[in-house]
Amino acid sequence: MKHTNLKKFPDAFFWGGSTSAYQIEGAWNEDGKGPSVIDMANHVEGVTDFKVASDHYHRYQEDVALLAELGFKAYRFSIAWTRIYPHGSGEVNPKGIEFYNNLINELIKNNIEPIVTMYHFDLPYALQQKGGWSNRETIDAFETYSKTLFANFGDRVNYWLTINEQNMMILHGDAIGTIDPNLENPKKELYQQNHHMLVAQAKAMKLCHQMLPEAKIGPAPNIVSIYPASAKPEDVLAADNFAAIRNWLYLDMAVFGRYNNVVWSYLEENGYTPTIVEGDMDILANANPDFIAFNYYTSQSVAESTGDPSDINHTGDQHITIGEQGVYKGHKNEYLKTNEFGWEIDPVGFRTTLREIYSRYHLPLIVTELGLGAFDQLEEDDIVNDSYRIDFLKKHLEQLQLAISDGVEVFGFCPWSAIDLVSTHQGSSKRYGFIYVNRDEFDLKDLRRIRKQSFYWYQGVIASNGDKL
Ligand code: BGP
Repeated sequence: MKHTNLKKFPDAFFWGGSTSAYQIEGAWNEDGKGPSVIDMANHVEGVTDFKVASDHYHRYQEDVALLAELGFKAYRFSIAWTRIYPHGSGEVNPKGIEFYNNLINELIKNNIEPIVTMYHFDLPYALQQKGGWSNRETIDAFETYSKTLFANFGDRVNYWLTINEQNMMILHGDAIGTIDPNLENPKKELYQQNHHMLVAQAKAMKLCHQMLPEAKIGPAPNIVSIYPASAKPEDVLAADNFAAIRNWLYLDMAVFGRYNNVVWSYLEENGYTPTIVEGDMDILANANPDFIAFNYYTSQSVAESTGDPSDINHTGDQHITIGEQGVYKGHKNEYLKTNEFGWEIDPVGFRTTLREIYSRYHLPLIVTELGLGAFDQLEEDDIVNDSYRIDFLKKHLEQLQLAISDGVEVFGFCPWSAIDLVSTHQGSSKRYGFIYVNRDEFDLKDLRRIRKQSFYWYQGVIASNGDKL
């Protein structure tokens, strides 16, 4: 559908960028921080760990000054649960509160709206040792942690995101470290964990509304359009299956508080249904998120799975499994080009994703991740010419404006990542930021910050409120 009159980006649009604590902060064991599952995981060979990352913990003032220079209206970052509660529950660590107080104050001083992710993959290791999300007590720990966040930061933080990419933690639990892959029935366990996370999220949303009536809170899954490999009805059905399992399970639950019927029948069929205790469904039905935040990198295409074991594929570098016998199998979309890491690039899919989410839920949307990972090169005179990133973001912003013109209500765009940081599986050489951090995989060099070409381009986009893409 063409638009002869494009709608403008709304006034007060949250132009910004995103990061997460374990990927940017470093200082992994300083000032009383406890270990998280990320700190304790076996690191992928050949790439760095997260101990120093971008050293943001010690350089946050310099970093915020750069974000202000970029013109950021909002900054999405996550709080490390283990800085606040080193052991997941129990005593609060005052130094942890102090760090985020300082960061939030610095942002506000620079007129940047803080958007806080409460939990971004880094569950406290102490909770993991007690069963992690398989243990219902983790729901209580999350509720207490949420209360502490709202009580300490709620006077200044108006936008809260509950759990980053819960759907990825469940779909790829072995890769992200949510679950022990050697368990006899890992999927059943994962769907139990999923249920507990959903209840924890719903409790946090309710608590937020009670404690901070002016604040807004929402979920932050990774949602993308799922295409059928062809017009063959069985392929279309497979795409429908996968969309329900990958996307709608999470949003139907967050927004309506009910299990998606296709997913529930899939859980029943496979013996994966979770134990639901009395009161859970009530809690889930009364969460009432104020908006939906979502992350988008690429669309996904799938085909019918006739049940052949070869329908399950393992992607090497990201350690992710795609496909499920009899449900769907992965398909390479021949219409899309890929980036250096093999991820399909699909700006139009971004528009369809925005439209799909909005037409299902009619809640305001904010994009909390979208970006291009690349091996950026630092050239002489501190030049990083990431024209490919500018091109990537520009094409996605054009589609975002088209979606807005389609009537989708979007209030912010926070691409991944504000500053270079360590990738979840692929080290520090896979860069996403507008700001280059001078380090190599294993040589920390001077960690100095360098403005990339995309920095100057994005600065112009923000200054013109999206008129100049
Ligand atoms: C998302 C995560 C981020 C980030 C991003 C890029 O799934 O929320 O934490 O890692 O993906 O992925 P990667 O680092 O694997 O390139």
